[in-house]
Amino acid sequence: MAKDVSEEVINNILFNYKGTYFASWVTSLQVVKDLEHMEVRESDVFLVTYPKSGTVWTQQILSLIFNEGHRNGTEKIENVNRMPWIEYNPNNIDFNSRPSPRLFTTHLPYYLMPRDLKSKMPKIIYVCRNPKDVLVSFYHFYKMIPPLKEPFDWETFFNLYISGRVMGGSWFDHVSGWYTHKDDFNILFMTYEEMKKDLKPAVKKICKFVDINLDEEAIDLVVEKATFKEMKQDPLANYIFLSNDIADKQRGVFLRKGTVGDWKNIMTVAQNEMFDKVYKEKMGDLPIKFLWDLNEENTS
Ligand code: PPS
Repeated sequence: MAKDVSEEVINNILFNYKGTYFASWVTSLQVVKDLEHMEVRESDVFLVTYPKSGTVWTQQILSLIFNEGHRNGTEKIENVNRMPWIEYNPNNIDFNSRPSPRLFTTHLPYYLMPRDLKSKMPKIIYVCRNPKDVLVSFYHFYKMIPPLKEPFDWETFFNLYISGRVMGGSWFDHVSGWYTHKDDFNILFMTYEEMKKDLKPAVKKICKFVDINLDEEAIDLVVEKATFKEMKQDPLANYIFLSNDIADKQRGVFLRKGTVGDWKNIMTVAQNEMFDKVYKEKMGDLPIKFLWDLNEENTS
């Protein structure tokens, strides 16, 4: 039976700003508010995702595309430092002193992004993943949250996610918000599933969007170093370096399974039906197609 999670438990780990929840053990309300005035450059590249949608994967791809020293292994810089999160910046990286082109990562909804985005029009890569796999990945991630002493059971987490009372807010609002406002930004939409199906064309698409010409050999290197297997053992990419105050690594890993369709192993038939109903209500008219299983090719 799902537990009725009190607002107090949620408020213990998250704070709400304008309808979106943030991890209060890693950032503060002031940091999030100040982002409205962040100085933006035309040459910036922002990777935007809802949590658990392939962020660290795309961070690795972009870091490899932009940095030869990352591709050939001569530079040992962790991806979180190459592409810092703007709203989660516990090491206080000074964004203004960074040379262009700067790469950033964020889980922000479109309406909380820096105001100058609309005038400077930097490049935005928005990666989304089918929301059932996001849910499962998120459920496991929540076990790693340090201030959450007792992890949520599956049913409880299912209900929290469906109602958007999780870090990052509602998946439905995040994806539909970015999608319906896409014309206000310079944006490339990618899906986790297309990357999973065939990574090389996905890498080429990203290269084209960010205007970086890599030869075939370099592209192959990016693809090789961005596979799940390679990343899992790459300490610059696998987030093992995070301190236990941010994610308790005794209780889980960032690179868990890296598959499409894992939701089938945990969602009940009733939960799946309920999910489909909510999905239809909230995403109804949007022409976004998701792959729910790599073998089935069934999209909706
Ligand atoms: S976070 O915490 O929001 O930054 O998480 P995020 O990186 O967005 O998502 C984590 C999931 O992405 C999977 N992942 C990958 N899948 C395939 N290939 C590669 N290379 C890869 N790297 C990360 C990771 O395993 C998480 O998914 P699950 O389903 O939990 O395995």
